[in-house]
Amino acid sequence: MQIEKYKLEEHNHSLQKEHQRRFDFIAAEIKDVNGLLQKLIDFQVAIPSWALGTGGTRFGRFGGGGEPRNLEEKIEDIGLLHALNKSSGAISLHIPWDIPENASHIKALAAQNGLKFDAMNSNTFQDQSGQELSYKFGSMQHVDKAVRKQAVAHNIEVIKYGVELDSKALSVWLSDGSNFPGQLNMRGAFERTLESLQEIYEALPDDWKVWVEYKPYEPNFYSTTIGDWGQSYLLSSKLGQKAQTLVDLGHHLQGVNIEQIVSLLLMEGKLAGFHFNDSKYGDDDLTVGSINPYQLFLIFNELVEGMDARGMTHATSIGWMIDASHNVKDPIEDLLQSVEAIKIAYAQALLVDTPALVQAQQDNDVVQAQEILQHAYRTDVRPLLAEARLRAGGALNPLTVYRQQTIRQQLINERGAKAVSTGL
Ligand code: RM4
Ligand code: MN
Ligand code: MN
Repeated sequence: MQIEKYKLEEHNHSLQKEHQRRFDFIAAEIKDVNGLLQKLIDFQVAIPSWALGTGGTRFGRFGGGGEPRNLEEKIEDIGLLHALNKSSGAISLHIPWDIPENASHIKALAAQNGLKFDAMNSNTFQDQSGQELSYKFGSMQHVDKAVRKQAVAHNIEVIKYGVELDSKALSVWLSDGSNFPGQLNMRGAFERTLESLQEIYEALPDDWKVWVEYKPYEPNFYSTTIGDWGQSYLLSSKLGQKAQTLVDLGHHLQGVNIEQIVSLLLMEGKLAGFHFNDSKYGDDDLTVGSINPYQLFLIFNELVEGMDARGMTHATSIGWMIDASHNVKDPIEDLLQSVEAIKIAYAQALLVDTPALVQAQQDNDVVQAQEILQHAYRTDVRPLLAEARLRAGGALNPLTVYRQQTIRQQLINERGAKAVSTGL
């Protein structure tokens, strides 16, 4: 389904007066408000094809009605999101969960919905039906060369799908590792993984990147072969310029300073991008900003400072993607919240008084440094986001429109109330 333009206009009109008052109040404090708004308009967050259905845990899944039954419907859902918030203009496909059987048709449908194709995600963490060899003991790290070859071939196939869709990156997350001490030789596992990735790297088109994602545990609980940013950085350095490290916010042990990792990867030109989500314990994949929005702000603070120092364009130099999925919310509402949280953190980071912060650091004025950061963090930037959406043709309040227009009910009418199964 599509949302009619006049409905958005009616909604915007009904909130316009109140919005203008709130916007004028904050705009008066900002030096180049139009420049800032343009950055917000340009900043797009890619939506993974697996986030449109209710996620599950290993204990079960409680699906909802009206969820997309195929790739076409997933694209339509993201198109809907994008029509509302004008900030979700890209989709990231997972192969083989969402194989684009007819690439030109899928491309045309995406274009109709204003969407581009972000990174392609490969999958060697599950066995697929009809697959010859099993990944039970790993894929690219496997002791059997034949299994490694199969994993490499899969990744090269994913690149081929991506080329047809004008994607420019392959995102690799491996579940490879070991569950028990002694199960594998760690150096051997690393070297075999490197060798496999090298073969994939050779197959990358010149204008492509390969993003190496790390994760400390799960489904392997003793060691993970690409377990942290150091191991990913080592691989991406050995591979070459087209390889970079991907940071999934949920893939760290508790207490790790993610903003510091981000800052250094950026300094080295090795930060591929993000899988945004939030977590309290581990890879919880919760709605972005739902648990620790201050950490998200601190990450964006490093990003904005680091990208500006290197003269990078915020919107396009790095891959911005959501990787969240869970049990209890309407997936579209959840994604609206996640995108909003990301852009709030970004807008707050844009408000940081950088010269004053540099001075405070120079003076070792710790109190002032904290004041500067928290002044930006405590600013209610939501009217700025709303204004950016308005100028881009979206809704002042996307969630309100989604609910008032009973969009989920319409999707249920169209697609049925029965939950469909997803890849996860
Ligand atoms: C992993 C990792 C990958 C994602 C899969 C579904 O934990 O975050 O990025 O593709 O989950
Ligand atoms: Mn991820
Ligand atoms: Mn994850």
